[in-house]
Amino acid sequence: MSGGGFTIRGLSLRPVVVPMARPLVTRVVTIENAAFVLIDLETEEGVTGRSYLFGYSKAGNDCLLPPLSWLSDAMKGEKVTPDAPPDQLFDKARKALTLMGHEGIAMMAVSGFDMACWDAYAQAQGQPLADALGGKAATVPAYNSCGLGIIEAQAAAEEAKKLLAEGGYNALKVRLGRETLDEDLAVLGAVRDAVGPDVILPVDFNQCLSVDDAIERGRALDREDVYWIEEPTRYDDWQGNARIAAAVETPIQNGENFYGPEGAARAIEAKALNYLMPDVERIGGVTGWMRAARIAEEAKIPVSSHLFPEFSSHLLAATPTAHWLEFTDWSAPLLENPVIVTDGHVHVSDAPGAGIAWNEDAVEKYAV
Ligand code: SMN
Ligand code: MG
Repeated sequence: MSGGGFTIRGLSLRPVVVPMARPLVTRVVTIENAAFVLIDLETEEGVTGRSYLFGYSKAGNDCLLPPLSWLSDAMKGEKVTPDAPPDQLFDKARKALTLMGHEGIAMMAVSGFDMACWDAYAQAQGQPLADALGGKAATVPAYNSCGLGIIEAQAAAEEAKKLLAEGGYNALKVRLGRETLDEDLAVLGAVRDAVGPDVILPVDFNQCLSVDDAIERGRALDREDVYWIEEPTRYDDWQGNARIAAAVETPIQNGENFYGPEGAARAIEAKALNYLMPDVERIGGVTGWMRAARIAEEAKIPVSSHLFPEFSSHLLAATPTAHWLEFTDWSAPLLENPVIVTDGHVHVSDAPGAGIAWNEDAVEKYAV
């Protein structure tokens, strides 16, 4: 096929587990090793689309592999062209897994497939992914989301200073949700004293509070110069989140666990958030993200990203209400050209595609 198109041969899938420089310690889960499934979408024309999914653990990877293999068989022979870009394959892929449901692991598999299709498509056009999506590969503001888990106040204060220096950052995310509000306030106060008044501090409860507790802690945080409050309670308690957003002045951030653009639409409709932060592996890959971005634009909601800094930087560069990129370094050891943050910004890769090239030595080393 000529003219910037390709025909799918199948997916090659490689599970890996990579040690993290700093573990992620949240109230609900501690992650010390990052498990990924690396996806290579092979085509008849030789262009290879690359993406990855975050399986959280080896067991999570094991859950993602079967639906990905299913899609590999189901999508063999499908064509992508400038007249039929990857969006239409997203809908076909979702249909192929429809009896497994449109959320959860099935949607994660569809997302990984869609991301690889878009990478191949942008490469075939000779354009960075951001440009292929109608945006411009430029710079995107980032906060450092490594570390700052549920740790002691003094350790958090020291870690915060190191994290700022790692990329000239002006923003850090602090995980909250200790037993008592006072413990959370002590850590936040220590971090604020260490970094000074100008640093932006979003906080993340990882869904651990009841709605009433979230309102109480949220009102206390209104006095603490917090930039947003992320996932105060169950992400899918739309009414509960709406009550919190109405009662608390600090903006409520939600979305890393929304499945498909429908999840984002439902939350926005219910006023369950002020800010949206889709995760590209749950929202439906590049296609799902761009559909969610259009819904957010309509509602004038700022959009930040969750994990996946390589794809997310391109996506934010093409998102009308782009806000903040969440930077994590967990995938960096696997990549030839990992995302780098300088002066608190990512310079979006101007190589064709999403800029993903595997460091094959590392992939071999971390294969499981
Ligand atoms: C988070 C939770 C679980 C895995 C990865 C990241 C966290 C975040 O909520 O927003 O960084
Ligand atoms: Mg979060």
